[in-house]
Amino acid sequence: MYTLYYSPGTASMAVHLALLEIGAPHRLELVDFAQDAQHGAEYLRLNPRGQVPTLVIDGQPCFESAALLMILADRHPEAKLAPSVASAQRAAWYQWIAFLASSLGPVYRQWFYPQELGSQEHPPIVREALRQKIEGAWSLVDAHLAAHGPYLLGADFSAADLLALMYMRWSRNMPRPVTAWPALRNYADLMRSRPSWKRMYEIEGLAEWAA
Ligand SMILES: N[C@@H](CCC(=O)N[C@@H](CS)C(=O)NCC(=O)O)C(=O)O
Repeated sequence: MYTLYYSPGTASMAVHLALLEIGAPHRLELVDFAQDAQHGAEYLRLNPRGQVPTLVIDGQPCFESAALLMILADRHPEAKLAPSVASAQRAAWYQWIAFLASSLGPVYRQWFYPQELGSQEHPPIVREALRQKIEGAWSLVDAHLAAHGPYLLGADFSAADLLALMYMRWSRNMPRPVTAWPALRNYADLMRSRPSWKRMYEIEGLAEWAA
């Protein structure tokens, strides 16, 4: 049994999707951002970053969405969220997870949390720089999918696609949402047709960008 500390539509989404894909028994604990619960003493004991997700695995709290996806994929090989260890596909799997987590994760964080860069709203020059970084990363993924899709690993769906799906959703109200790139548009549609996506939407009570 896992316990996922989550907030709807946030970085916990990819982990929630992985749990649903696996069919692993889990309990959801809402971290109420409206009450600033992520910074409460009780939650900080689980996750000193004061962020979601936190996944409690056999009593041990772990954080970072990309790491949690890799952990879950390894613990549930039957779900085929990761290629076999030491295969060429496994190397590509690490590459894409690391690329998404390092090239998009922190930049999205800066985009959505301007106060962490010192202002309530980004000055235009900062906003533009962040926009270019995010769009540059998506252009790279779009070109890769156009040549080698439909999934990041080609024919095989994996946990890397769940991470990409979460980040794709976050672009929906940005100057250039991912659906403006042709291969990304098809990829987003493919991913949004999965039963786990529809179930996660129901459970988290989401509506925007359903399909
Ligand atoms: N690198 C982390 C980022 C986690 C993160 O930034 N979570 C946000 C929601 S998307 C959060 O908890 N925000 C609340 C806060 O920082 O107060 C991950 O991927 O797990």
